[in-house]
Amino acid sequence: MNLGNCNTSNEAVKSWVQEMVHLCQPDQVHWCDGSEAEKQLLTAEAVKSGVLVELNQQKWPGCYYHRSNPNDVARVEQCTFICTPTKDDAGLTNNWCDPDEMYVKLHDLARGAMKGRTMYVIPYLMGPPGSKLAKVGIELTDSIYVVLNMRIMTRMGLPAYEHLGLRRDFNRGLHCLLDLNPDRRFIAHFPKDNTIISVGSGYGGNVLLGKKCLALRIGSYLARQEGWLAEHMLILGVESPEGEKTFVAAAFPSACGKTNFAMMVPPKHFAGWKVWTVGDDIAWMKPGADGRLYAINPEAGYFGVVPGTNTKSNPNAMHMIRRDTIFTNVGLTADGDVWWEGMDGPPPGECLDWRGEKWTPASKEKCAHPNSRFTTPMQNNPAMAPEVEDPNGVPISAIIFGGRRATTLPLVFQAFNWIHGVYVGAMMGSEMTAAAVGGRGQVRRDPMAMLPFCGYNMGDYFRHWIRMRKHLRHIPRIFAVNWFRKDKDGNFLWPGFSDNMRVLKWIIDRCNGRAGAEETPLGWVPRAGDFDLAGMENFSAEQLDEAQTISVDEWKKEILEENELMFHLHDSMPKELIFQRELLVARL
Ligand code: GTP
Ligand code: SPV
Ligand code: MN
Repeated sequence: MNLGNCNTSNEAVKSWVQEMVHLCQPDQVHWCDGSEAEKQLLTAEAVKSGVLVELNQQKWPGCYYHRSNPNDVARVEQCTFICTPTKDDAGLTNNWCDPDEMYVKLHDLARGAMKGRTMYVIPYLMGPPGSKLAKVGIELTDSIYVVLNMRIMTRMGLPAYEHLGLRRDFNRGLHCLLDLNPDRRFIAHFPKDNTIISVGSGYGGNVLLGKKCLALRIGSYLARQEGWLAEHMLILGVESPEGEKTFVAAAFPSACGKTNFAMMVPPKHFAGWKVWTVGDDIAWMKPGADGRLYAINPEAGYFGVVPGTNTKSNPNAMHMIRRDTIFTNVGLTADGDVWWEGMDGPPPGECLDWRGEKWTPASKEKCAHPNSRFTTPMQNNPAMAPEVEDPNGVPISAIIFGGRRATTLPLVFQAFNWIHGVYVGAMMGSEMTAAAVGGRGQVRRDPMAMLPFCGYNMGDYFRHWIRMRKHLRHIPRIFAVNWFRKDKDGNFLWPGFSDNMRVLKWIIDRCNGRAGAEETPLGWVPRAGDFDLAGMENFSAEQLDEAQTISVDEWKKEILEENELMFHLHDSMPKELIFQRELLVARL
């Protein structure tokens, strides 16, 4: 079979591609180089074949539009597998399948699957070039959409080959679209082999294999072996008017506010303060020689939730998606404009919705799918932190765990210490969102926002977190937040978005020993005088109190709901966390 114009001298890469070409039998093999010329060529091809629609280039320079299959619009957790040698290695929070069995099943599906099609070979680097934490993957795919998205989301092409050299330790990722039949949709991970096979989907986290599959599921597995953390966290830097920069990492479940928080613009009252984005979804963190925890963002772009994005909620995002962006599953007007719920200005009189059906403001259906996304290079973000390219990463002073909770969880509190913080993160509950298929709105335990992304046994993952403490001399402080608490009429109690700066300010002041707090059964909470509400319209100290209420009855119920996870992990739950639960019960 013709391997095409192969652009690497790495024999391990070549022989694996050869093997997969033999399996999938594409008509052609295209070795991606990540160049601008290649981007133009592939974009033109994608427009010609209808995979992309060119948007109005005056209004949206370099922007294109894509619709995925209506049955294929989010991650599919029920079809996601961790194929470790034993079921116990994957743990009860993951779907498991024997690796040999899964290889046979998926190789059968992939056999001949690229006949009449092109196989694209995508070399990509996760992390800044030269970083000890950076990792190389090769993704083979028959989707031109995947190539164009991976080009934005990763450092694709030469930097990957340069980082890899002649080594063999790259992630092997195979992706076949097949016929997009949900019955033949599998996202399978083989952590021991550093291998991923994804078939039957063309959407987001299922197929951009550098993201959730490598950076989190395989990443977390490698991280435990190698002594670091792979987390579903944004990374941001807060700069004070005096120029002091404090870096923070925050884990919120999917569609619970990471992108918005990571590029927040502080309210007027915080003149001179600036928030810098290092990453909006994934953090790889490792203790440095100085005993601090250093974080890199392995990604190079953002795959962000579109609905709700406007110049008020996220002005930086509105600015950055104005060019070089791929929009997936939003509304499309006849003159090449896009629309989504929560965009600035009035809706168009008529357009096509995310399915391609006629939509008007009177329609009952949503115009944009709730999990519609933009893919945009991080260089477009006016708030991008220059440190994002630093191979050493940024030192983390605070770790924040968040949930989407209409009740129970207060706006903010600080954990008493590292182990207590690990317990708070481990027991975090959150309402399920449109980012994954099924269960929307139901509260479930989502430990560290990693339930769908941990590549091994969750109990061992908690133990790994507890153990990290020993490798740190400057321990990040741990906090919990909830932007989504509601009053009895169903309105959000906290305005959120830019006002989250007030919470962030208290957090960094706590880290730098400058803010007071009151001890409660849950942890340390800001007292009225510790929390800056100045310049807020229509928001009173009483409303803050309501958002901060700790109800013993609600927490009794919460602790019982934690049992679901406790039972699931009964064999592997570290006793330190069981003890933390006893202490919480006693304090309440
Ligand atoms: P993933 O990309 O799926 O990992 O999501 P994410 O965690 O980056 O979430 P994102 O920032 O995209 O926000 C998801 C949704 O939550 C959007 O509809 C936002 O408008 C909404 N949201 C974000 N921050 C806030 C907030 O502070 N308050 C309220 N009420 N909604 C918010
Ligand atoms: C998430 O679901 O957490 C995302 C989107 O960030 S996806 O890439 O589809 O996983
Ligand atoms: Mn995410």
